[in-house]
Amino acid sequence: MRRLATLLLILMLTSAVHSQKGNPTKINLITNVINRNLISLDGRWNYIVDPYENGFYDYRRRPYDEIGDRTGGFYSDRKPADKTDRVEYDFDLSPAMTIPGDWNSQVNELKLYEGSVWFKRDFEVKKKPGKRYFLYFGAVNYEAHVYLNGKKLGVHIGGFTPFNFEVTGLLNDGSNFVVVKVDNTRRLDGVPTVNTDWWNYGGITRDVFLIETNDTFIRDFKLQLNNNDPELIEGFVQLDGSKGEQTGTIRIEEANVNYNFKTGSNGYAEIKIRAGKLNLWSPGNPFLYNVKIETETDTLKDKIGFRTIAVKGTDILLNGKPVFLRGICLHEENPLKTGRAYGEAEALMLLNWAKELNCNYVRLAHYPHNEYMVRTAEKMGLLVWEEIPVYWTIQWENESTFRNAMNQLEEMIVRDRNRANVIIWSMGNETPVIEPRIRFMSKLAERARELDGTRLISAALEVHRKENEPFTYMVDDPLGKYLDVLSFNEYIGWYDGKPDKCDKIKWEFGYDKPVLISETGAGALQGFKGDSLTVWSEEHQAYFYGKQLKMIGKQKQIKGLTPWILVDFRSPRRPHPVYQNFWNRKGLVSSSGIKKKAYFVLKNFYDTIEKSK
Ligand code: GCB
Repeated sequence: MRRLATLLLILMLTSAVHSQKGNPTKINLITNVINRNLISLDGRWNYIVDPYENGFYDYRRRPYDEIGDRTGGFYSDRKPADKTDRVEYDFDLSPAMTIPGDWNSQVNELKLYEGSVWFKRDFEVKKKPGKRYFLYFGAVNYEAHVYLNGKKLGVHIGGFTPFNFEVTGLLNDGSNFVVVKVDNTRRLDGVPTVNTDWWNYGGITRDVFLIETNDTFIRDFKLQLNNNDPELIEGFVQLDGSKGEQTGTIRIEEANVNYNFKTGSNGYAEIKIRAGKLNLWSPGNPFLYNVKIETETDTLKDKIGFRTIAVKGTDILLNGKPVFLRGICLHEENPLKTGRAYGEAEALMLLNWAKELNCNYVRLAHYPHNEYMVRTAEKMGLLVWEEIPVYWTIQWENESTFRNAMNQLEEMIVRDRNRANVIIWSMGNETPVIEPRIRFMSKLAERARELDGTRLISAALEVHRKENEPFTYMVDDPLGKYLDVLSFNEYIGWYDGKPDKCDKIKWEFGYDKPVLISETGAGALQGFKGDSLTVWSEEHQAYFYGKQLKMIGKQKQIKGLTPWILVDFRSPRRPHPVYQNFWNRKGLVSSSGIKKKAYFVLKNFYDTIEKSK
């Protein structure tokens, strides 16, 4: 018996090591989901609000799903067996809301709610023999416990990244039901932590799909240009299933590529394609190739752009040429419905405002936005900065907080590492300069490079004043050593003095690297008139932008900016009853979609920059 156990252990260890060796970047996520065989579970889901977690714990606070008690736990969706049977909940008689969608914007009483809500949806499947099935969630904020037909599939933590569970064995041919307990309670040890300047929208905020695959399928792949050689496409194909060893082909029709490969027993193949001269993706030419990967058991398509991105001295080079990033920050929020933005139409609405501003770049703050946002930006020719919510002050020394941040980083990168427009991975925003945080964030940066060495790494840092020189500002955060691009937030003229302070500022950057201003901004209530010194007036915001842009335009090491922010957004930190009303008013577009005066000041600056470069 002991020998058998040892043998099993050795087998388990060797197979783990084996697959690791093949693909160090493999994580349990199915990518390129929108191009797969899907059954959408979007639509109306019944819900039960459960502030005391009554459907999860018994009165001794034991989780029902751990003690195996199916009578109390809502996960089992129990119905009374007969009239003598007491059941104190009923999903089917409970109200329903639309998924994807946050609960705060759909149910008035839940506008400020933070806690647990249970969701249930019935669905039918015609199960096909030999197929595998995966339940996929684009994102659930913040903690999700997922059950299929009364069995627990697992837990996912982190509100902005996708996850999936294999359900092949649990899925019925015919009727099924899925139950999700969603909890958006803010936590001190969370990522982000309890304190953020945005609304904590709870719920199943992105698509839910049942993915149908063949027994062995293409789980993930990466095809990107080598940054030093614009004719070489590199990456990998990763199969999942019992038939690891296969032959396959990658076809890129418009590039005349027909590339054969072989996967090993672990399903992994390294790819190196001599593609010749390609039609390179850029903001002016957002060209995407039709890519088709075929193996003996699967075919997968995607549209992929090819471009190089690199840093040389203090320049950012896109396809070998210096680029100036004319950007703007965005939250994933639609002001017109006052809720989480979702899907292509809402992405188009937001990103069009950025295009009209003459942007070639957006910073998707402060967490990974939905995949439609990234893909829509890619089609529109907008470069992208993506970020994980390592925001302000999280628990730098807590190992589980670190694992949580790492998991969110991995899920973000693995989802989007084939997108040509994504050029920067950000490790976080405005974090304190202390040793444990440097350890924490430099480890994230190291992992980001391992998962995707083809993009630039950055983080939104802070500035500080040089001692005894009140107008000299420095960016010399030791984290800068681990970053390709130095980025920082500054609010000179808003949180720091009056706008004309900008006239006096000198900059010192501690690194010979390109510099980006990841944030600057001032609040204004659209329609409120005043002179240039009246805070909250559109005139003041426009004046502030004028002063800022003059200062920024003079500094040669600055290679781009993303002012804060494209659109007014909801925030519990902004209670002023006249000017804010729980909106952060730093938008260049108002909460009703009207462009403020400052919008045109920035547009003018970007028009001039574009002409001069
Ligand atoms: C910042 C934060 C951003 C806030 C912004 C503000 O520095 O990074 O999340 O919303 O300032 O408006 O104060």
